[in-house]
Amino acid sequence: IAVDIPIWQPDNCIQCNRCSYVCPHAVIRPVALTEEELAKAPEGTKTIDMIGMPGMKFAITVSAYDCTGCGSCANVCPGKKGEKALVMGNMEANVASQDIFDFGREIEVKPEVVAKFKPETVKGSQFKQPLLEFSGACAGCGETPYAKLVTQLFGDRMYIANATGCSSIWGNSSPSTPYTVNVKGQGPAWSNSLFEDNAEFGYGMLLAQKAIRKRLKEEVETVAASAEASAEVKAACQEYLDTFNCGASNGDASDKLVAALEGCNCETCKDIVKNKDFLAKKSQWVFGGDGWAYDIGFGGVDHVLASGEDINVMVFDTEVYSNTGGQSSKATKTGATAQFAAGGKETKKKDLAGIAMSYGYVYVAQIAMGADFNQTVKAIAEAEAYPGPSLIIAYAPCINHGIKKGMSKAQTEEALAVECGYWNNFRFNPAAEGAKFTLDSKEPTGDYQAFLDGEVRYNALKRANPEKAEKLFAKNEAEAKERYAYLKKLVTLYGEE
Ligand SMILES: Cc1ncc(C[n+]2csc(CCOP(=O)(O)OP(=O)(O)O)c2C)c(N)n1
Ligand code: SF4
Ligand code: SF4
Ligand code: SF4
Repeated sequence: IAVDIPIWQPDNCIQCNRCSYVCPHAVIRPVALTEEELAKAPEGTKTIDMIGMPGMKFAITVSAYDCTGCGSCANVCPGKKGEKALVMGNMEANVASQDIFDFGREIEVKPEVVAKFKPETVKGSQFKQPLLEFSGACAGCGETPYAKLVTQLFGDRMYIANATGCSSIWGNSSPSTPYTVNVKGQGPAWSNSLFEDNAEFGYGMLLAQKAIRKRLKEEVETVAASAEASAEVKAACQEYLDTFNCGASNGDASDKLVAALEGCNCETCKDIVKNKDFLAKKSQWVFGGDGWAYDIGFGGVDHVLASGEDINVMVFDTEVYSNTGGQSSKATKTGATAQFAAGGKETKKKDLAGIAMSYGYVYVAQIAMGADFNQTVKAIAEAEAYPGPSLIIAYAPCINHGIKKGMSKAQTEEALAVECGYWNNFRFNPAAEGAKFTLDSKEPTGDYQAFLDGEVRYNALKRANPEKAEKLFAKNEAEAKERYAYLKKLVTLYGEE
């Protein structure tokens, strides 16, 4: 589908994995190979010695057929001494890269590599298999890189309740689905609720799991207390019970428990084994766009966040209803043109993060990947680890914005948005020791009006009605200044105790 695809220039590669991190379609991936694996690789496979893993080889692989040619990877590639390690080149001339990608895709994720670089870092996360790949999202889409990253971190044990919108369309155009499974057959369990009530839908999933796991826990306690249980069985039961609420280790403990109970003939053990899929603590996610979270499904989002339950809400904020053609939502900012706001939206963006933070016990983050790669993965990891409700609002450039530089620069646009103060990155972590609120965005220095001018959604108003544009754009900028001042006050309010 692409005319040009990225061609890897190994000599310029610093092995940062940013290309893979931002790829909306999981098309470009790093592979860590042993010498034995490399010996079996297709002809033409290029590798370099892997930094930090003596004896291991590193390769960047590209699926020629699945690449959309968006150029986002090459855009973020830092390369070396001003020379990029990814250069866009003709797809047909480089189609052989498909075989190398297919070979690399079959190589199992190496736990020692993930552990060495830590999964909750930009580099380490990309050695994990994306469990969302080759979706039908637009070239350069701002939404999918976030969702893909979540599946890399928790996809082997996650449930997703999806709102209707772009994320349900690129997320599942039945009968095909871009969500996939790892070698163990584990992948995200995904379902969609048509009428934008998926916060409630995801809450239902969570309550159902809780009820089933409560019953299974009681059964495990019964087995652990039984006089007939062997020491091995008792130890496996205890490990399961000790890690019951810990997602990262409860999966392993569940596998061990099932292995220990498989030979047992009592009805309780048989029931536990029969329900093995439900044993492990799951990571419950609720995905959707701003039309869902700010507008139609807001009551549900609010209710679920208020519940105090361990649930993670991810909002892909494109500041419009993207999938239905770009209607204005309460996330649309002053002066932006959109359907239902053709003359420029007159009112300011709703502060969804502020509403959620007012509870005090909700983890809340605003992220923009291209502005701060590290902050994005940090926030996602913190939100998941927080044992209560979490809300992540992710700034997502979209074709509806009309970015003048093109969607290949979507990640750069995120950086510009933060630099000028149009968007702010921060984290409010009720569980943090010390400062609960962290303002990750630096004091804005960028040219605000130039940023607005770089997108057709704003620029169109300037062309149609310059006087009104001037007024509304000035209001938009003033609102951004007020918002930053408010965020700075939160730093003081929730600073070190
Ligand atoms: C109650 C209800 N009203 C209207 C719709 C129609 N609808 C389907 S997708 C969509 C837009 C969703 O926009 P957003 O939530 O911003 O997600 P995006 O497409 O931007 O990712 C709407 C309004 C619906 N599904 N449910
Ligand atoms: S050009 Fe776009 S789709 Fe292709 S590998 Fe790069 S980021 Fe992925
Ligand atoms: S972004 Fe560039 S330098 Fe970094 S891993 Fe990819 S190809 Fe190498
Ligand atoms: S319309 Fe926007 S949000 Fe939807 S897939 Fe395209 S770029 Fe992504």
